[in-house]
Amino acid sequence: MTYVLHYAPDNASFIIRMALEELGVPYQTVLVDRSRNMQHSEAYRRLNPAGMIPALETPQGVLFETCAILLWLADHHRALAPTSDHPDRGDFLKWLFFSATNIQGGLRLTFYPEKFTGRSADAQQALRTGMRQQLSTHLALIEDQAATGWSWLDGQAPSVLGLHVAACLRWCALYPELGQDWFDLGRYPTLRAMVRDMETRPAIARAAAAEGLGAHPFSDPQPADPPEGSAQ
Ligand SMILES: N[C@@H](CCC(=O)N[C@@H](CS)C(=O)NCC(=O)O)C(=O)O
Repeated sequence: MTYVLHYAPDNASFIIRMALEELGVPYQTVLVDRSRNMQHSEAYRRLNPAGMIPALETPQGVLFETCAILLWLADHHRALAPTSDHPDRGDFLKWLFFSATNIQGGLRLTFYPEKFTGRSADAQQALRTGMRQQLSTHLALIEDQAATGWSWLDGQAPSVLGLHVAACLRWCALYPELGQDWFDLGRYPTLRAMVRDMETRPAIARAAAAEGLGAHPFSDPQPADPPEGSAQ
C-alpha cells in the first residue's frame, strides 16, 4: 500500500514528508485546503478528529499526531531512529517528546493564542512574551545535547528527531507571531550545522521543493511559495 499524507504546505505535515522522502517509500499527498479551513471539515475530522494537520493513511489505519507518525514510520521501516532495543532509545524518545511538547507545542500556543487566552490582546501578548523565553531556553537544551556529538542530531544522517527540530527552527525564524527579534539560529551553532547538512540532502530538497520552501528552508527560511494550497 502507498501511504497517503494529508498535508498543507509548511505545516507539521512537512516533517512527515521529509521522513517519507528520507525513507524512500512511495506515498501520495492530498492537500488540506487551509484557506477554506478544510482541516475542520467533517471529511477531514474522520481522519483526525482533532482537526489538525497532518494525518497519514497507513496499512494499520489512519495515524495523526506528528511524533506518533514519525515514530511509527521509523519503527516500521527500521530507519531514522534507534530501534527499541538500541541503547540510545530512551534518550531518543526523551528528546523527541521534549521537542514535540515544548517546541512544537510552544509554537502552537503562539500561532493560535486566541484558542488559549480568548480575545484579550494583552493576554495574547503576555502568552507570546512568555513563550519566547521558554522556546529560547528549550532550544538551548537541545543545542547542548547536539553539541555532545550525539549522532541522532547529525544532519548528514538525519533522524526523525533531527527532522522535527529542523522544521521547528524554521518556524521560529520565519513566522512573525512571536516577533522577529528574539530568535537567532547563530545562537545554536551545532543545530545550525545540522540543518545546513540536511539542506544538502536530495530527499530534503525534494520535500522542500514540493511545498515551495526554497533551497535553504532552515538556514535561510523564506515564506512558503507552494505550487498548491497555502500555509495558513
Ligand atoms: N500536536 C499536533 C499539532 C499539529 C498542528 O498544530 N497542526 C497545525 C498546522 S502546523 C494545524 O493543524 N493548524 C490548524 C488548526 O489548528 O486549525 C501534531 O503534532 O500533529
